[in-house]
Amino acid sequence: MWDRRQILAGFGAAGLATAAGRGAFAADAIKPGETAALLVIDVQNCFLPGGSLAVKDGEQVVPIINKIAKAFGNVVMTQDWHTPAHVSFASSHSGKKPFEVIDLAYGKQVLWPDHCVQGTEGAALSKDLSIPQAELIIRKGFHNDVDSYSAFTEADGKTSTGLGAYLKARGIDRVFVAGLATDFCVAWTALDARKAGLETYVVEDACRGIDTQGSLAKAWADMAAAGVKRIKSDDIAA
Ligand code: VGL
Ligand code: ZN
Repeated sequence: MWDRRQILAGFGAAGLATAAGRGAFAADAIKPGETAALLVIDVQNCFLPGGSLAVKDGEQVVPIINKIAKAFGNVVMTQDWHTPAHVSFASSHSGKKPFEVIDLAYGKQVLWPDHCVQGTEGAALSKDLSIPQAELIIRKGFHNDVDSYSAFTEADGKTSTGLGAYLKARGIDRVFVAGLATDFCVAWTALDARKAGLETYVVEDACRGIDTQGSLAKAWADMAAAGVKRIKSDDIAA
């Protein structure tokens, strides 16, 4: 590795300023540490190119997530895992189309194309993920009548996935969230992490959004208001 003097000599002051601004130096890089976990949200075939609910440029998060994962001793992944006629599918409601919004007992529900059906290839995690140390996969959205964007709590606002208790039992007090999609499963997970009292970071360039009806801007505003810290992958110490 280069030391500081070599970098100074090689790049000059302008290069140094740019690198420091991105957190390349130990002084301002974030070190996850032993009580941190990376939460890799829904990097599944349905949300990737060719998938039934493909997120634009979704595949670009995979190498970034693989890279930052090396800095974490704790990695948890999630898998959206729906029943074949799940309540969140437009096809389960006659006359409704994907991206329409309906009222359910627990509140507003965006209707989606069929996606991430249990046991299908579309629900499988991307084969390009390379995070052998990942210790837990949380499946969510498996109750037919309740959606679950969040990795912590289903959309009814009360049914727990068990993730909060798991992290607490493991002594984890800060989480870094990455994956798909920024404005749904990433944002809801980050907001619930704050509710659970966790220091919470969202790694912006390790996420991509769906952005329907202003959802992406709203998600970032809600996350900022809740004290979620918005960072880039370069801010994390390698
Ligand atoms: C997601 C919509 C429906 C997500 C899951 O992973 O963000 N979005 N199901
Ligand atoms: Zn879903």
